[in-house]
Amino acid sequence: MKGLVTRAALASGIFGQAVVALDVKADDNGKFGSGTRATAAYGLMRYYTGNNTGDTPGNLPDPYYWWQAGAMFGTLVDYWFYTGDSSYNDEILQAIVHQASDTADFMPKNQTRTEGNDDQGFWAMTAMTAAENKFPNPPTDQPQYLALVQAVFNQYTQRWDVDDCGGGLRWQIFSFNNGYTYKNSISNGCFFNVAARLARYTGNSTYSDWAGKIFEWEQKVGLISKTWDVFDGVTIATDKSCKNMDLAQWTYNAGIYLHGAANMYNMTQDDAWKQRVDGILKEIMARMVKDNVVYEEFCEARKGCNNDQQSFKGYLVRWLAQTAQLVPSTRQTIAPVLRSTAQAAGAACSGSPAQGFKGAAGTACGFSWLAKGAFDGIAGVPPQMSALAALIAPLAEAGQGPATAKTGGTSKGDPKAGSGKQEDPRALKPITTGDRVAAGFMTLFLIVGAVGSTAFMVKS
Ligand SMILES: *[C@@H]1O[C@H](CO)[C@@H](O)[C@H](O)[C@H]1NC(C)=O
Ligand SMILES: *[C@@H]1O[C@H](CO)[C@@H](O)[C@H](O)[C@H]1NC(C)=O
Ligand SMILES: *[C@@H]1O[C@H](CO)[C@@H](O)[C@H](O)[C@H]1NC(C)=O
Ligand SMILES: CC(=O)N[C@H]1CO[C@H](CO)[C@@H](O)[C@@H]1O
Repeated sequence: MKGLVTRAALASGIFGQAVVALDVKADDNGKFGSGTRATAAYGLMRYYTGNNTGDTPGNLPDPYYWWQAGAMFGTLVDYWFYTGDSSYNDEILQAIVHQASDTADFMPKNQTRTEGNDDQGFWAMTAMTAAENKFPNPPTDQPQYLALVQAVFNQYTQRWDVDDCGGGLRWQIFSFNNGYTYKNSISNGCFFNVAARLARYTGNSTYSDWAGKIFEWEQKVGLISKTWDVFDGVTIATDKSCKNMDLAQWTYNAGIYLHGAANMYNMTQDDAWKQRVDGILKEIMARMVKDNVVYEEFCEARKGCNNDQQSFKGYLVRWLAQTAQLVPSTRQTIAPVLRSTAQAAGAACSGSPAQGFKGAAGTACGFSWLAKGAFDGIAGVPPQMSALAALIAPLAEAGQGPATAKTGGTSKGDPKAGSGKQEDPRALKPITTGDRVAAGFMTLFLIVGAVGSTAFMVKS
């Protein structure tokens, strides 16, 4: 109920006066006129329909995928943590618990046709954020955040595949889904990220051992290069070799490894992890930041980022903010970037698209933050969510860092969660011709997309 009052007040405040854009005159600490962040969050939540009667909690309407809904609730957990605005807490909690589903592992049957290891991972990272931020716990008869993450971790360990490329997770969980022969950095990054954070949160060395093992596999197979580039993934060839690599470098791949390594260094103070943090951070600053503002190198300039790709840099910004908290020596590099990124992202929240956006008129957030204050016309959940991430990131500097079980974290764990025998996914359902056609089309689209971005890179 508190939420409704706040939103009603917010709405009347906005519609009562003709607000044309967000107040984004940030000072050096990234402070904004009051209401800026709340307005961006409100614009984001107006896309959410899962809370309507007859809809499914935790889902976003088409064309947004299930994983992105998971990421959106993680962003909102951070929004609450950094701003104290609890307007959406009931919806957040309800969404996480519902999508955890009956099996309490973020493997809802409704998602079987599309769920990959990375999709499951984004919901798991949201649950981890809830535990670390001391977000209100679900009632005791419902799944608890920490136990949910442990369930996903345990399932990942069962899916670790040493037969191809000497290890690693495949992108897809189910062999009937397209992408089963691809081992990608984001799926293994989700595994690495939750392993590192579980290690720090619980102190259990099983998790830190896995974190080390996953990172080293990424290096060995060449997905993390000697100069700390993080490439997208590798296809398992019919002769079982693993040399066919997609060299695209997305912001979220670099960010997920940076953040995991920062957790490991925070916990171990081991110089090997410090080198990994510093190496990846340097590469991010060189490739993914322009004029102190975060951007998506591989598709932003040519307006070629799809819905998924439009959300990547928002995660990078959140991971950068936490890296600065976990590894204080990185602050002088990260803080100025987060401040100018917040300013630039806020300045791009000045759109009034004719369709889709239901927030306050003139406050839709555009995708590119390099547009020098202009709205680039690209609106939707991903740009809105990324802008919100950017707007709150500077608050982390003065805020509390992520908790552990020893520093106030109260989420209840279950180290054995998810470790029961998994149903053989191949037995789950026969694939139909329609599915195959759709999957084939998706692959073609992905290949064209990858080739397109590589061509673009060579030319520029
Ligand atoms: C699965 O879909 C059904 C039908 O739309 C819905 O009632 C149910 O809540 C969904 N389950 C999850 C976990 O989303
Ligand atoms: C580890 O992270 C916490 C939370 O941000 C921070 O307070 C602490 O100083 C860090 N520890 C070290 C050794 O840097
Ligand atoms: C540590 O984690 C592993 C993997 O989940 C689990 O099997 C083990 O029981 C845990 N140990 C403790 C002391 O909780
Ligand atoms: C319209 C509607 O279904 N509102 C619900 C949104 O979620 C909260 C908490 O989860 C419920 O209390 C509301 O009834």
